[in-house]
Amino acid sequence: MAFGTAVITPRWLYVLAAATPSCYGDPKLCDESLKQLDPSVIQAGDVVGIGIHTGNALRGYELGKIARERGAWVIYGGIHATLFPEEVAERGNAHCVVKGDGDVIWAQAVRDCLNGTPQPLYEGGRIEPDQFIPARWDLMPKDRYMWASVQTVRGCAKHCSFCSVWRTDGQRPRQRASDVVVEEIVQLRRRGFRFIALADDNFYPVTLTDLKLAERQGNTARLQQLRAIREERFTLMARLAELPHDMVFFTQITMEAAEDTEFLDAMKKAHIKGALVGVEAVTAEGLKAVYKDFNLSGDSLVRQLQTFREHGVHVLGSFIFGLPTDKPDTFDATAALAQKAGVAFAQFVMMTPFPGTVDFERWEKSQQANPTLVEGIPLTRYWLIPENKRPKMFTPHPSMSSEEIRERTQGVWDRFYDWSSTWKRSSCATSIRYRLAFVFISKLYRQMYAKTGISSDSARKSRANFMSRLIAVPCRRLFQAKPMPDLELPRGMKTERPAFPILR
Ligand code: B12
Ligand code: SF4
Repeated sequence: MAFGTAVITPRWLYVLAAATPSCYGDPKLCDESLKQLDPSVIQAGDVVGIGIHTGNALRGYELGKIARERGAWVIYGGIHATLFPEEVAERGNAHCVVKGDGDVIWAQAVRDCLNGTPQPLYEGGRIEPDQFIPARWDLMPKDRYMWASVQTVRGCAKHCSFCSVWRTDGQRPRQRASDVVVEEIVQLRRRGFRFIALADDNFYPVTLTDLKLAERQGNTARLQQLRAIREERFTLMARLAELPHDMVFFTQITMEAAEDTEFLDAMKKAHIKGALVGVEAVTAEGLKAVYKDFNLSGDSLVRQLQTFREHGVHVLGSFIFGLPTDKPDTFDATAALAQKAGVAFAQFVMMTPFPGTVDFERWEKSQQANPTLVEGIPLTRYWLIPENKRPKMFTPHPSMSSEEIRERTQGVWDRFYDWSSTWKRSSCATSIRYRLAFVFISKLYRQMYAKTGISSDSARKSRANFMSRLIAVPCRRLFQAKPMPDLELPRGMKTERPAFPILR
């Protein structure tokens, strides 16, 4: 469902727009989270690029069919296309599928299509950070998004079992130079964006433990490399600190950052006011089950989460329910821990085996001998099952039914976001205006999640849709700021590249 306002800009769309050779003119962009595509805009001979992740792959295939029927060239990309190029080619009416990063390869695929020589598969690979293309924000529709998104680093050194990032984006952090990141942010602030999501997998790519280990091993080359990455992070944060004080950044980070208070203090100065921290599980067994035993559990976990807040970084705690180690009392224990640790926001997601993950592979293997089918489609291809027939959980739990897990998860959301708890948490805001904004955002966040996956009951879903629509517009206004067209780059950054690269 789209209602003309979205939370975060889909960055890939604006990056690919910038990667489109200028000789073909400005591309027309369509973000279906704002408004459904009007097929009549597609003309025969056009090139249509469709970006898909697993959750919207089926809709992507519908769009591919529409575009191809209208005589366009159809190119797919995005994480799902990277993981399942054959499926995309077969089901999506594709002329071409791009695997990996699109920044560089997109121009070639477009050119080949327009010359009538498309190749079925293009390997975009993992490009180096100096090849990442800054987005074309000049093509963004006005007054539609609450947050813009800028990526500073791609990849993550960890290897959590439920996450595909370390496998698709790699374990080596590919970190952009701070200059190009800040230039993009300044352009966004000039346009009136003061809330920016740093769309990184892990904003803290080098931990103190990594440094100590390299030191202990006497690995000078690695130590130098790690120090350079860390130094660049501090340079970036120092530059962000020089931007207007009304700016607010939000990112994703591992819990280990709590041990590095110098880093947290730099984040605070840089206006990075919040971070999603993957807590996942509150018990040691749960953490082991998802290969995340670098996280702490119990009271030490509470302490670590509190450290973020004490250093001015508010936490959006992310918790997973439905792990094999979960028991009925895990739900209450998690809700209590989230309250005790003082996290500002929380999300409670149900275990989903996303393709490309260790969990997915394990599950696929277990299904090989006797696959479960829904409408003739193997459950391990759940994204191809029409949404109204799709189960809410895919992997059986050893002791609880899917319905029990769903209901208990819903209960934790309800408890965490009830009026009194939300109002209490809003005391972290510095004025009554911000306090109200905090309550609004909490409610919007909760409503948006209520309609994704967790709620199977359609009355509840349509109520959630109605509430999201109602809250979204005032929320977006709260996020807007007066444009600052004359905003200068921070000191020490003299040269400014064109707002977007001109490719021919
Ligand atoms: C920021 C982010 C978000 C943000 C913003 C999303 C948005 N509107 O853009 C928020 C927090 C809202 C979010 C939400 C979710 N996210 Co998210 N998110 C990310 C994150 C960290 C970065 C995405 C990003 O902006 N990257 C920067 C751009 C430039 O890179 P890119 O998108 O990969 O695009 C490049 C290539 O893929 C390719 N490409 C992409 N599209 C196309 C199209 C064409 C035609 C071509 C040629 C190339 C191409 O070229 C691009 C440039 O190189 C990724 C992790 C990751 N590393 O991708 C997860 C990720 C995409 N998210 C993921 C998930 C699961 C979700 C949620 C379902 C979580 C949840 N439980 O609710 C929701 C779904 C929301 C939705 N309906 O879209 C998964 C997807 C897994 C999968 N197999 O689909 C990822 C990979 C993280 C993970 N842990 O595995 N997410
Ligand atoms: S969940 Fe977070 S820490 Fe784990 S591999 Fe993915 S991005 Fe890295």
